Amino acid sequence: MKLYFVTSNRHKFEEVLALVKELESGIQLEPLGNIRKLEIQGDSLDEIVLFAAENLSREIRVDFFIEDAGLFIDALRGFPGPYSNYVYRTIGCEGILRLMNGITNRNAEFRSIIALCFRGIIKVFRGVCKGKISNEVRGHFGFGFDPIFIPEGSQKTFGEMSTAEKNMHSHRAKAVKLMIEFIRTFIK
Ligand code: ITT
Repeated sequence: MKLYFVTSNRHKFEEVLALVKELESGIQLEPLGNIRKLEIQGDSLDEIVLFAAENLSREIRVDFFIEDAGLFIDALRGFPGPYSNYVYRTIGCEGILRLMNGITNRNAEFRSIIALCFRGIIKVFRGVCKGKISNEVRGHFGFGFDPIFIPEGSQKTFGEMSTAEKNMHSHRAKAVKLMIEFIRTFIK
């Protein structure tokens, strides 16, 4: 079956493609980047992703999913969270490190929410990756806040990991695996 990933972010697409190729040959993943995703500004990723999926499902008649992710930092009470895209584009990794200057509690988590529109119904999948904010920017792989996030059980930042390595820990990989499990029961 063909499954469309509606995203403007090629890194996200590549991460998911690697997983789908590894786990389910019955799914052919296609990018859908040139479609306008109606987004609300909200305080919860669930709210944002469901609103966009419901709108899109009225416009396109294919099986698709969208994914929204964010970095939630404990000491900053969950900031930047749903504002991660804007915060990355404005203050970036260096800005986050400046905000964390002198703060010893470096705990943070990435969250991923997928809204899958499959055979006309919308289903949500979630993934969380707990970890810490590093003391400096490290690594050139990945995107966004990858160079300042160290997942639990690793010494490296996501920015120092290959896609395959990041997929062993990441929020997105966890949500995608749940989605693949769900779809699998229909296509077998
Ligand atoms: P879409 O078109 O799919 O919405 P996006 O880049 O806006 O692409 P998100 O809304 O899911 O993606 O993520 C918001 C921001 O959070 C993103 O621009 C990154 O800065 C950051 N982010 C999300 N997932 C990340 C990850 O796995 N690693 C590093 N940063 C991430």
